[in-house]
Amino acid sequence: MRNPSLRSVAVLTGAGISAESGVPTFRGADGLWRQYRAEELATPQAFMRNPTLVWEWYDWRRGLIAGCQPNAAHRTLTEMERWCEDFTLITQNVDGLHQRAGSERILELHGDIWRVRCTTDNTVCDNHEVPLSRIPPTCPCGALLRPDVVWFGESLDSEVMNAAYAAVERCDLMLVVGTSAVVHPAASLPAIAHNAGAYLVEVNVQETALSALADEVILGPAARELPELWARLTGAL
Ligand code: BV8
Repeated sequence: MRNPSLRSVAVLTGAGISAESGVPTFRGADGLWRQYRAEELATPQAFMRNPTLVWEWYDWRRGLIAGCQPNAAHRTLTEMERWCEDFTLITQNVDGLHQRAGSERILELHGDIWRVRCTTDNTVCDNHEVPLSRIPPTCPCGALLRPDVVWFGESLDSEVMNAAYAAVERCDLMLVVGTSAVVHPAASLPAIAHNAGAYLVEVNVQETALSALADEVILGPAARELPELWARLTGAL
C-alpha cells in the first residue's frame, strides 16, 4: 500500500456509507429492494401507473431518513474536502446525509429525495414535509409532483455526469465507499479513474465486482474504516 498523492481526490459513495446511520441499503440483507422490486417502484412507468404506491414508498423512506444522522464516514469526507485542494464527492445516494455532514462539493448522480419536481413544467423545489400531508403531492399548478431523483431507464443529468467524468479522469486517488457497483453509469467511474492512473481504494464490508480492479480493498464498515484510512493517508497514524 503506497501513500498516493492527495493533490486531487475523487470519491464515489453508495448506500453502504449510510448503512451505519440506519438507512437500509438497496441490495444488502435488509435491502430496500428485497421488500420491493425495483421495476415496481423506481421507474417512470411505475410512477405513471401508480403514483400513490411510489409516493408511499418514498414517504416511508423520507420518514426513516429524517430520523438518521450522518456517521463518522460522512464526516471524514467533509474533513477531506477541507484538506484537499481538488476534491469531488460523487454520490449515488439521495438521502442528503452528505450535505447534513457539511460536504459542499457534491455531485448527486441520482438526485435528492428531499426535492420534488413538477411533472408538467419540471420546476424543482425543496420539500422536507414528513410525513407528506397529501399522497401523491401536487404542484400549485395542479399537476402531480414526483421525487427529483433519477429512476431506472432515465438519463442522468449530463452536466453532473460530465463533471464526474472530469473528476475521476484527473484524480490521483479515488475512494469507492459502500457501493455494490452494479448500477450504471456510476459503476463505470472507478475503472475510468484506474485507467487514467489513479490509486483506487475500495471500502466495503464485502468484495464487489470492483475489488479485482482496486489497488487496495479495505473490508470493514465505512464508519470505522474511512476515519482510519484518512488518518493513515495524512500521517496522523
Ligand atoms: C441510464 C433512484 C441511460 C433514486 C437509483 C450498463 C450496463 C448495465 C445496465 C445499464 C447500463 N446502462 C444503463 C443501465 C440500466 C440501469 C442499470 O444500471 N441497471 C442495473 C441495475 C443493471 N441504469 C439506469 O437506468 C440509469 N440510467 O443509464 O440512462 C439509459 C437509459 C435507458 C437504457 C439504458 C441507458 C439510471 C440509474 C439510476 C437508478 N436510480 N436510485 C432512489 O430512489 O434511490 S439507483 C439505486 O442504486 C440508488 O441510487 C443506489 O445508490 C444505487 C446503487 O446501489 P448502491 O448505492 O451500490 O447500494 P447497494 O445496496 O446496491 O449496495 C450497498 C453496498 O454497500 C454493498 O456493496 C454493501 O456490501 C455495502 N455496505 C453495506 N454496509 C456497509 C457497506 N459498505 C461499507 N460500510 C458499511 N457499513
